Amino acid sequence: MSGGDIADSMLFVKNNEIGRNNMLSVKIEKELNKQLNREYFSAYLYMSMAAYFQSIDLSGFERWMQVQAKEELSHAEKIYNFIHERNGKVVLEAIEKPQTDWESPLAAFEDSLKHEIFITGCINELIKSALEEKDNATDIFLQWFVTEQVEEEANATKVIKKIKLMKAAPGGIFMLDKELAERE
Ligand code: OFO
Repeated sequence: MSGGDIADSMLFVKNNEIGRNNMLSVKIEKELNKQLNREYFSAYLYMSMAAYFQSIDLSGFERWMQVQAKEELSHAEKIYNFIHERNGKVVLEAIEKPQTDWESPLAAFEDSLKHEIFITGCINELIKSALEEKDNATDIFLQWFVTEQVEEEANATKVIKKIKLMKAAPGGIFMLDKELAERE
């Protein structure tokens, strides 16, 4: 073996080891891909809610949901990048068709809160799996999502409370529509 060959094979071993050390387990890779799909679904659901608000001419509510959908895409992107950084493979699955109509703005926001509570549960399950697999990097990565979920649930709850409060006031829904239009 020439000097160059030895150097090449050492490099190969090194790269291989780096890959192995940093590699996601099959179980965590699969669960992260599932969560990736859920984040894309979240974006789809919120765009569907945006379209519902558009259909009833509440453009501020529509804007709020569009911003939310973009946030969900950024959550998906974080997971997408993390899977790759950990030498896993991103596998995109079909995205479920979301509901397209709601009986009121309140019903839509109540569904959004329900959905976020579901997502919080999924993140917690994922953390449980990461700990079982002794995968500290995934556990630490997911802590960002734990904090984010507190905010997600709080945001939906805040709007639900406002809708309920403003229901009694004449034109209350339009005042709220103006406020929600300001979300960035
Ligand atoms: Fe990604 O937080 Fe909502 O779903």
